[in-house]
Amino acid sequence: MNARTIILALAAAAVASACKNAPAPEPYGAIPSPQQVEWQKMEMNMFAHFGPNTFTGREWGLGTEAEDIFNPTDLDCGQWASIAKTAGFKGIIITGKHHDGFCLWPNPMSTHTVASSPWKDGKGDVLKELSEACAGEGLKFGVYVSPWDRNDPHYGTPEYNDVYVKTLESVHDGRYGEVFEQWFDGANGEGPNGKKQVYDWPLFHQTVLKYSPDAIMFSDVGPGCRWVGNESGVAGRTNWSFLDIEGFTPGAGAPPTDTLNCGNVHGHSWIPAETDVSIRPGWFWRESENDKVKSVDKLLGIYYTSVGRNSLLLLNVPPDTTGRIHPADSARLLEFKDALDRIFKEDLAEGAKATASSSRGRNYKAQNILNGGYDAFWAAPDGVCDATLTFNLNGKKTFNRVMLQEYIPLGQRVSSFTVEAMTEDDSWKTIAEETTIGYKRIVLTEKVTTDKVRVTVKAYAPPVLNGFGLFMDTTCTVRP
Ligand code: FUL
Repeated sequence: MNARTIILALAAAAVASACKNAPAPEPYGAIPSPQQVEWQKMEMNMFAHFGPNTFTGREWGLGTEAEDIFNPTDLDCGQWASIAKTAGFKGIIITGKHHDGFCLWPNPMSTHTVASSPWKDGKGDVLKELSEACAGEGLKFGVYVSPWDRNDPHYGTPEYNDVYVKTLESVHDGRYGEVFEQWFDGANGEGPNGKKQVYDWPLFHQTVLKYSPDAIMFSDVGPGCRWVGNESGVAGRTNWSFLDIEGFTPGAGAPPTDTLNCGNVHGHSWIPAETDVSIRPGWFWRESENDKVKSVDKLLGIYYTSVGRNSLLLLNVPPDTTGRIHPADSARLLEFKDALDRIFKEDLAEGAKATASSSRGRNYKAQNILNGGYDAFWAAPDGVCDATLTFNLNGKKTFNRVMLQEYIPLGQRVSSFTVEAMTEDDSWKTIAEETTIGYKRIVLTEKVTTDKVRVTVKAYAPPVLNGFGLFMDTTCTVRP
C-alpha cells in the first residue's frame, strides 16, 4: 500500500465513521411521550358500552332507573376478550359509568351500582371480571367514567368534584390492575334541571396519574389523546397530532370539531386523534339493531379513515342483555379481521430497494424504511426538508393501497407528499397527492401495476420515515 492509498483509505474510513455517527435529527415541535407512542401502536381497540341502557334501550339514561334493571343473565367477559383478541384489538375500554351514573363496579361513593342490583346478588363486579379477562388474553384494560352524572345528588355542587375524584380512585387504585386509558367524555346534557357542574380538571388528571402514571387520558383536549370531532369514524384527511389547548376545556369549551378532526398544524401539544365509532347505529345494544351491524365494507372504510389517517380506531361493540357480544357483531368482527388479513398479509414492497435523494448518514439510509424495524428510519440531513424516495420493487406489482409512516418519537413533520408510479413508457404518473402522514397513513389509489414507486415529501423539518408498504385490496368496494 503506498502513502496515497493509505491516506485515501484513512479518509474513507473517517467519512464512513462520521456518517455512522451522524446524530439523529433533533425532535421537531411537540413530541409524544413514550406512552403515547405505545398507545398509537395499538391501532385498534374495542369500546364496550354496557349498563342500564342495555336493558332500557335508551342512549342516555335518565339516572332514575331502578338498580334492579341491571341483571345480565350470562355475563361473560371472557367471551368479549376472546373476540376482541381474535379480531385484532389490543385493548378494551368499558363504560364503567355512563351519564346515568350507574357504576358497573361497587363504587363506595354511590348506591347506584351493581352492588344494589340483583346481578350476582349484588356481589358482582364487571370491571373485575373484564380486567381479569383482558389480562388473560394479553389485552389492555381501560375505563370510561362519565364526568356528567344524572344520578349523583351532589352533581352541580363543588362536592361532586370530590365524589368524582374518589370514584376515579376506586377504579385506578390498583384493584383492577393497570388501566391503560381513562376516557373523559365531554358529552353533557345538563342544564334543563338547573344543574351545572364546574369541573376540577387538573384535580381529575392528578388523581388518575397518581395511580396510573402511564394512562392515556382521553378528552376533547387530551392531555393523552383527543376526540376526533365526530362519531362516524372519520379522521381528517389532513391530521396533525398537534393541538392547541390553551383556553379550551372538554365539553362545551372544546375546540371546534373541524380543529379536533385535523389538529393544529403548529399546535403546541402532542394530542393525537382517537376515532370512536360504534359497530351499530347506537352506542348501546338494542334488539332492533341486530340487523344494522355495519358491513365489512363500511368497517374497512372506517379503518382507512382512522388507522389509515394517523388515528387510533376505538370501535364500539356493545354486549347485549345476556352480557355477551351478540353473534351478529362477533361474526361481523371476524369477517372484518379476515378482510384486513387478506389485504395486509402480503406487502408488495417486500424485497424492494429503496434510495433517497439525500440521507443524513449510514444509520439513516432509505432501506431502513423497508426492513429496519420500528426504530430504524431514514432521515434527511439537517436543513433538507424536501426529499424524494424511490422504491425499486422486486418485479412488477399490482396494488391500490400505499402505506407510509413517520417516526413519531421525533415528531410529525411531513406537510404534503405525492406518490408516483413508473409507467410502461418510462415516465412517472402521479397516483396520489396528500398532506399529512403521521404515525401511519394509508392512501387509496387506483389499481396500479408497476415496478417502481416514487414518493416526494415536503416537511417542516428534515423528514424522518420508518415505514412504507404496498397492498392490494380486492374486498372493499367503497371509497371513503
Ligand atoms: C358520547 C356519549 O354521549 C355517548 O353516549 C357515547 O358514550 C359516546 C362514546 O360519547 O359523547
